[in-house]
Amino acid sequence: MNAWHRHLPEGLEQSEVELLAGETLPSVWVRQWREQPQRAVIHDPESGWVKGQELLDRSEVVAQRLGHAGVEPGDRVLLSATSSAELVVAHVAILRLGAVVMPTNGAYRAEEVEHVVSDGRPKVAIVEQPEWREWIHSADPSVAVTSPSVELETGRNIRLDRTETTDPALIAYTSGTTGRPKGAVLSHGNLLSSVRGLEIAWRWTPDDTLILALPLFHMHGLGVGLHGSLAVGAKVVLLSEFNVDEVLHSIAKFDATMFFGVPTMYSRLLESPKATELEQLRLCVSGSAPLAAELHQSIHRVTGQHVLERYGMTETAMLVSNPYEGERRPGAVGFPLPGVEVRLEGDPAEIQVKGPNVFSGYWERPDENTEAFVDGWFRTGDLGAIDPEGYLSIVGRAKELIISGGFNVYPREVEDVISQYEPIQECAVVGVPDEEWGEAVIAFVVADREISDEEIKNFVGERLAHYKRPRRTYTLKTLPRNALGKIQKNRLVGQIET
Ligand code: MCA
Ligand code: AMP
Repeated sequence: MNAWHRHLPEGLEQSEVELLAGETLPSVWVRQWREQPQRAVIHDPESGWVKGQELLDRSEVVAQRLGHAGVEPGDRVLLSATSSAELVVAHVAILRLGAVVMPTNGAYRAEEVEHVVSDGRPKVAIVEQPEWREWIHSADPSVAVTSPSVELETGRNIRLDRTETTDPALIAYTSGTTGRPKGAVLSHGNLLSSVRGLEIAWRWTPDDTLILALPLFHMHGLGVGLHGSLAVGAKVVLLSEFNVDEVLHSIAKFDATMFFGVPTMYSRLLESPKATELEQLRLCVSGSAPLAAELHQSIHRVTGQHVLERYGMTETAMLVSNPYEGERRPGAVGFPLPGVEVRLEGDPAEIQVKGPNVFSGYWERPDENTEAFVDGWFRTGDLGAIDPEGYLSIVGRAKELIISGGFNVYPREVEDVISQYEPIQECAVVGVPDEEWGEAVIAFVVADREISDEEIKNFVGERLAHYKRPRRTYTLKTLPRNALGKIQKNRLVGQIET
């Protein structure tokens, strides 16, 4: 399915679209800032508006400090903090140095942090949580840990901005289809081509101002919201957390034109009596999880907005989007974005993709890389259908994944933790439909006594990020298994629906 011409504005031919032009993320950003040093780029509550010149200067200082600390091109730097201009400066600095950012979810607990550190072997970790220092050092005592202001010593004059399109920019941890989190290695070219495609498809221009309340440690907030705004030369207003009143207030205050969010954010915004503030936006985008058709319609009824739903993955950045012009179809994700090819393979039909945006593989995982691709096509693990007008819909998942409020939860990871709890003999974790979160994490356990929701929440919450805690736990005598001994999760879900 090579239907991306459907995203092009009138007068632009497919053959004229150039998504890469040998550039990198920082080469594009730095050029914009040099050309318009006095132009406001990022806003955060602490710094106010930060201009291009300041981003150039501050990122250079931080890059020199990291270089002095021994970070060389290709080395990894772990980065985890609440959204702020300071975090953006650190991100830009790492990339200008030619090093690779490992964006890491700030809700991670000790075992998750230790895994990422042992696997990715960063040279420096820039983190805001004091307790992470100990966790990082227990995995690797040689990592230099510093705060988001990167108060490291400076020294020799290191040359910046020498990175190439094919060089890695990010290692983003995701569990892919199975197993422990692995690092998806995304190059500058992967990330830049994706935002170039969005720039065209969403008619993103320097006149836009985006309200960004998504965290900057996952693809949606970082790879779409931040990278896109910086590449286009548009403005971005960073909110340190998602708060309904703050988002709605910021739209008017900053004369914003765009908002990007996950479905849970839209359902919360809609509950506000001030939801009509969304009316003034040029574009509202939803992604990371399915946007229910009813929610799509309710948002339109209340605010007049036809939310544009799109589909992406950590491994591929953005893949498919509803059109800017033309029908934004509820329940569908739309057409492949510029440069992206999509095909459906097998029965049930798996969505497979190709394009300059698709990563080259997982960090140091040759076996899993062989499984992840078939004839050069990346297997998404999502199941799809294409309707007669060419709209793609995601109809299910071949992979075991729960998406709760836009965050991914891998049942296996939660099961491994629950199994460590002494009273538990065996367990299974499933996702069930949930109005607020899209899907909710539910645990089934076998034990000699009744296990309470709170017990499991606390046990898991001490070991894994808060959003991975099961909302409810059911104690059973046995788990249903098929003839091969595999737990029948669909039968478990059936038990709680009745
Ligand atoms: C918070 N809680 C959650 C979640 N978030 N539980 C399940 N799932 C969640 N996602 C818990 C809190 O621990 C708390 O538990 C209770 O819910 C209420 O917390 P609250 O303060 O209301 O939540 P919040 O801090 O406002 O967070 C809700 C949120 C957040 C803003 C929707 O989950 C969020 O930022 N989601 C976006 C995730 C994201 O960026 N995904 C993009 C991945 P208790 O009451 O017990 O203390 S990138 C991706 O998927 C691909 C590439 C793509 O296509 O984009
Ligand atoms: P992640 O591993 O965080 O990159 O999550 C990627 C997964 O999120 C995809 O494989 C899909 O299952 C899901 N996803 C992203 N966008 C959408 C969407 N608009 N509708 C349904 N699922 C989505």
